[in-house]
Amino acid sequence: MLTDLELAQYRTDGYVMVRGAANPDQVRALRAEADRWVDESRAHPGSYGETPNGKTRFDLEAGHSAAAPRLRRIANPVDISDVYKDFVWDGPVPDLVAQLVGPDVKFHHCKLNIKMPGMAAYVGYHQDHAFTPHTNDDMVTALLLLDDMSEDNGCLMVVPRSHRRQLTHYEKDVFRGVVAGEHRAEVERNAVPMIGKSGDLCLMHSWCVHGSGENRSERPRRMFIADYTAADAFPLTPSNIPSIYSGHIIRGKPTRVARLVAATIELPAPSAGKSVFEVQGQGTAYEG
Ligand SMILES: O=C(O)CCC(=O)C(=O)O
Repeated sequence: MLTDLELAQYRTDGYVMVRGAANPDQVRALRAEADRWVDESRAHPGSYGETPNGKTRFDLEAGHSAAAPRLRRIANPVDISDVYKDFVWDGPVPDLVAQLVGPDVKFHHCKLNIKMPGMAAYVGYHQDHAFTPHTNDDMVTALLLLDDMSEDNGCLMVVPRSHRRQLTHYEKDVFRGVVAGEHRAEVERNAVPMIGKSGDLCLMHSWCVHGSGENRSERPRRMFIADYTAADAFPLTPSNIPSIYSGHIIRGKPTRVARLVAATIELPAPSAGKSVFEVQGQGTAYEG
């Protein structure tokens, strides 16, 4: 359960760190699957696998090879792994999310982001809601640290109180997937590092500006990210990362009534086949 203090921090700052949310056995099981996927990626010259919208499931960074695998993203591991599915449904997260948007909680999508030593992947500052606009913003991104994280291995960076603003992610009429240049210096100045241990969990509002730098250490940095919404938040655009479980109710009851909050929201451009890393202009290894 979130304490009153944690609830207050989420409301005020747009995020809260929950220490030791997942137990070591859960983290070990999630990491073992990640190790297996990294090993499996050695057999592929480029991004591979398929998601329900025809995107590649396993996203490989440019420079990937069998000897030095650079698997940076697995889209919706819940679709292919009971360990991840059980964690998303029956782990500690849904009850915490229900405290924030509940009692009726719906699954949107999830992904595993991997930055191994030597990889170049970073995540440019952005707001998740700009990628996944909904009828209301009772939406929580839950980010579970699978490794200890600090700035040297590219921990998550968040901008406190940024969830009260909606920033454009377009430049020159192109959806760039990052906050526009005019906001970047301010965002970088105000971002704070989410330093933590494996098993810690960051719960973040979908408008909270966040990003992360490269892994410049000799330690892995793996983070599992799952997006949950209130049951009455309905997507305004098709998901860029659909899961076979998208829209499934995880806690409470489904509804056919959409709750609309007044807002003007810039819609993302469809980014067929592309991961956030590609949308942000980072090099990708292609099969064939
Ligand atoms: O991996 C990270 O540091 C942040 C991930 C993120 O924001 C994303 O993948 O959209």
